[in-house]
Amino acid sequence: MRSVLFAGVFSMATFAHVPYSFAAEAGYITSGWAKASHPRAFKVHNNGVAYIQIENKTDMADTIVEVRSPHARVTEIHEMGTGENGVPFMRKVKDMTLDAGETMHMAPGGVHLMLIDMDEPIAEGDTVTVTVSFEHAGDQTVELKAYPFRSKGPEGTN
Ligand SMILES: [Cu+2]
Repeated sequence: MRSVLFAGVFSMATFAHVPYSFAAEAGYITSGWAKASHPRAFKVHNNGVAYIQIENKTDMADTIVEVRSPHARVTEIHEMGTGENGVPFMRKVKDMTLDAGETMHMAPGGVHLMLIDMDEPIAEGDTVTVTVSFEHAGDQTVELKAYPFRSKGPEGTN
């Protein structure tokens, strides 16, 4: 995974003062982190999970048209919850439009980025690159640090 990352689009040196590896270059994405894979679970489903906060800082609505990561075949925005029957569910988020000033908040147990069909599990300390394409704002790429599997992530982002 690391070899892919160092060929990425961002120089991390610019962001060395940031307490965790987060490329603040991307205008709407204000924070984020990835979760290290559980080694046994990864053998069953080679998926990963990451969380970002997306804030539409403009005065007009913008829509997420695509999310992608070089580490996964497909990346989707999912939501988890509990249905009326008490059965937990996970599904793709349908409403991908952020109104002016609106924030899409991601956290464990709720909305998340699902990295589907990864070549390698995410290890603690890895950097996970994610690009969100907006209809108006275009591509915004961030590099997310991976926290331990049981972590709730860096303070203030969950
Ligand atoms: Cu999911």
